[in-house]
Amino acid sequence: MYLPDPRLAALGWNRFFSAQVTAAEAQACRPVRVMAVHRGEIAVAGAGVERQISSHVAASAGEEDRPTVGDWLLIDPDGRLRILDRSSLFKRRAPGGDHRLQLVAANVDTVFIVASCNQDFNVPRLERYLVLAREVGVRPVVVLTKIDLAEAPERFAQAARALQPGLQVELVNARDRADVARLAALCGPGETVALLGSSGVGKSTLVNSLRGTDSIATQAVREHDGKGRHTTTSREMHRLDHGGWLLDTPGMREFQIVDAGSGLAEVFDDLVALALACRFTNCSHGGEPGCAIAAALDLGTITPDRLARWRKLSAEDDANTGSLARRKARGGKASRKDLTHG
Ligand SMILES: Nc1nc2c(ncn2[C@@H]2O[C@H](COP(=O)(O)OP(=O)(O)OP(=O)(O)O)[C@@H](O)[C@H]2O)c(=O)[nH]1
Ligand SMILES: [Mg+2]
Ligand SMILES: [Zn+2]
Repeated sequence: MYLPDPRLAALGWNRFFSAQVTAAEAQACRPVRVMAVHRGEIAVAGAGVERQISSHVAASAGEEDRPTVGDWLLIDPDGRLRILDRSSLFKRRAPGGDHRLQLVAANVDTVFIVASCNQDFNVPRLERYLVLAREVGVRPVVVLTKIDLAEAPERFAQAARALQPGLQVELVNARDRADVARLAALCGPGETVALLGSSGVGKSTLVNSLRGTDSIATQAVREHDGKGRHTTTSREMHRLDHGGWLLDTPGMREFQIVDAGSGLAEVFDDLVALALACRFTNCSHGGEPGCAIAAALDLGTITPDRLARWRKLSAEDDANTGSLARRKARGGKASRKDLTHG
């Protein structure tokens, strides 16, 4: 059932979501979008609605059954929530030993993978975010900040571009409003851009500059290693003047991929193709005869570094996806009634 309302459209509502609403729900329920997630509370907004609701869900609810920032919810007259299917969902394995899944953001159109042109720049970490973006199926744009502090920023851009052919890479001074203005074109009316990246790279600074305000707190990085101080602690959507939405997130200390097989295959498609050409289908690329990976290494068409990164991420994905499946098998899925709010 289509609910045409410009106030909802401005929040990102479209046919993907309205198609999930039954005629009865369209009469009785209100759609709202999760604008921010704080501990135990979520802020939602809809047509003429703006409020905080408790995000407590039944303990039996699976991780993917909890509302996350960017989600569209239907609230019925009794206050029950239904999470609409997500057009995209960012998740990671939460830090710590219990292999929990953590939802990062939903219904995102574009992700800015933010890193800075300094000693904190790290190719494997960027590649990890790129795998995630490809897995989720959103457009990735690498935004490299602090060019005003770097000797040779183009060097960093080259390293980022080498991650995947055609990858869009932007070099900016995040504090310079005029310089970042071109990024606003990547976030049209009703669109959502999530900013991901380590603490201190300038995610909140970018949001402030794009909005022309200083409303979000930012904090200088540690001098000795350029690392941030985990200034942002909640995930929150911020509106741009022309109607786009920027989703600021806290820098993640550790971010492990899970369920990312297709993202890996996309970012490392050349290595996957080579591996298919090995003589043995179970080739470990460890010196077997007829190994196409070894041949490519000899020729110099692939580098040992990148091969090592592919193997490491693949092993990590296998391990996390396996432990997630075991966790899911132990716990139940939430029913719709479990998702009530107080
Ligand atoms: N000179 C310069 N400073 C920048 C730039 N981008 C960010 N900074 C500074 O870097 C520091 C960290 O920026 P934040 O925006 O707080 O970083 P963040 O990514 O939001 O960090 P968390 O919230 O901790 O995840 C602040 O002091 C910013 O002013 C840039 O392009 N140039
Ligand atoms: Mg921040
Ligand atoms: Zn091989």
